[in-house]
Amino acid sequence: MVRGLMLLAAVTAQQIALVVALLVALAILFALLAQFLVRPPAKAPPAELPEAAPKERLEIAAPEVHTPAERLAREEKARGAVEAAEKSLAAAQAAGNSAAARAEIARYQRDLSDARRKLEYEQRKSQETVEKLRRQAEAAAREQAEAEARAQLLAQAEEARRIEADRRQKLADLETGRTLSEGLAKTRGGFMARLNALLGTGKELDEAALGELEEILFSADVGVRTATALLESVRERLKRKELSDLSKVKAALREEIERILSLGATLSQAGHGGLPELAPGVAAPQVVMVVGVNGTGKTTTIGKLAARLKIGGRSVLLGAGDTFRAAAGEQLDVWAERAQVPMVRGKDGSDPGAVLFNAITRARADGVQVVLCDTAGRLHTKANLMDELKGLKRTLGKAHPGAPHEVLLVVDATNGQNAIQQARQFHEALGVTGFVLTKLDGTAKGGVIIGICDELKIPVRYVGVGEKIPDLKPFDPHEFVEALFG
Ligand SMILES: Nc1nc2c(ncn2[C@@H]2O[C@H](COP(=O)(O)OP(=O)(O)OP(=O)(O)O)[C@@H](O)[C@H]2O)c(=O)[nH]1
Ligand SMILES: [Mg+2]
Repeated sequence: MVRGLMLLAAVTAQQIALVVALLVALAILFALLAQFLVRPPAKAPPAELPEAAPKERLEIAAPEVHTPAERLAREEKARGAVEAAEKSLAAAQAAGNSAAARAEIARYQRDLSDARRKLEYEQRKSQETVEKLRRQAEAAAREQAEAEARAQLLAQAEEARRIEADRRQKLADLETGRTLSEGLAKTRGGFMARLNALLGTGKELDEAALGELEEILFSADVGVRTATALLESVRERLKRKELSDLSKVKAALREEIERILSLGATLSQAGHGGLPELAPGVAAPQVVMVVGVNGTGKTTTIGKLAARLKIGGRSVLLGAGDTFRAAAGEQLDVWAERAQVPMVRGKDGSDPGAVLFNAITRARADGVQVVLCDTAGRLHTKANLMDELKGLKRTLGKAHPGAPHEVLLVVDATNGQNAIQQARQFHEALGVTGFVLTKLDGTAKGGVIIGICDELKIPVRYVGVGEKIPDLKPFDPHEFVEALFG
């Protein structure tokens, strides 16, 4: 029985094992069949699959402020993430079509899309940063340009103020050099002292007094004609009972002298004193020809005048038309330097006409306003030299139509009545338009100015009362008479 039972158990265990084995075999067979029947066999995914793309999510919610370098780094990192995601996806796609591979592909596609959005975000942020920096740089550049322009304007205004103050100071200096009164001290001490002594007495005006007056006037270098005319006017007034005593004679003489001196001045375009400006419509440069006897002060006057005109705001050029006297060019050069104006000169002994022609041509080219032409001194009695001067004047007209606009005759007051003679002859030859009476400071013969004005009716433009720049004074008849009668 036991044996029977054991046999039965063995048979049953064998059958169970057989059934189980059969079932397992069937399951395997079924699974294999299912694989072959449903889809082609899949390759196992390669072990060397790249790492999955980073899972970082967008940070749009909390924008951070980054430096440009940080921005670039972030953008670069995002780009790297996109590339990595692309590689992962490509590898997954190459891996086959198993369910696992598809799952991988889907995951990498999501990663790639995230990485791309992140890259776009970073690129946009970088672009915004670039824009912001560009705007900041533009604003800074604009501010700097404005600040520079403001500073430049301020500097220009400051420079203009400085130049104007300097000019005013120099003009003031011109006026405060030696005064006209100081310059006329010797003349006042000469015939004027005698006149004042006679007329200041308040004595009765008798024949003896009149005789003395006549004698003083004839010795006053005013010239016979003018002395006679002055005496005549006194006698006239006496007849009309306008003059009772000698003090009234003094007032009458003073009035008469101012009238004579003003006559010349009123004939000038400029009115009293100084070089008149060109009339409207007349083309610059204004050409001034300076003439006179040797040593009267032509070159010195040109130098002083150049400085005065320059300070007054006019541009000036000097023409060294004295090629005759050795060192005349150097002398003018020193003045050009002192007055800070350009100069045109030629070789010693060269043709003065050519030099002055060049000077005017250059002034025209450079837009210079005034050309002061020096000439060699000459005696008014030397006909050939005066003819040469006439030729020179014509040359100036060829260089510039209408030139010379001014013929300035420089007369030395120390020459006394001879100056009147000089003036007459220079005027005849050239048509003098104005006088400069120099060296009034060194002579008692200042009365000559009255004679010149009376005889020639030509304005005195300037008087010289010394060798320095401020010593050239624009002529003002009233001021002159004041200083003379002191
Ligand atoms: N005291 C005084 N001296 C003057 C005045 N004007 C000129 N001089 C002097 O007179 C001298 C002659 O002056 P220049 O300017 O050389 O005379 P210039 O007419 O050019 O002479 P040339 O060219 O030789 O004909 C110089 O020593 C001047 O300094 C003045 O108003 N007063
Ligand atoms: Mg000279």
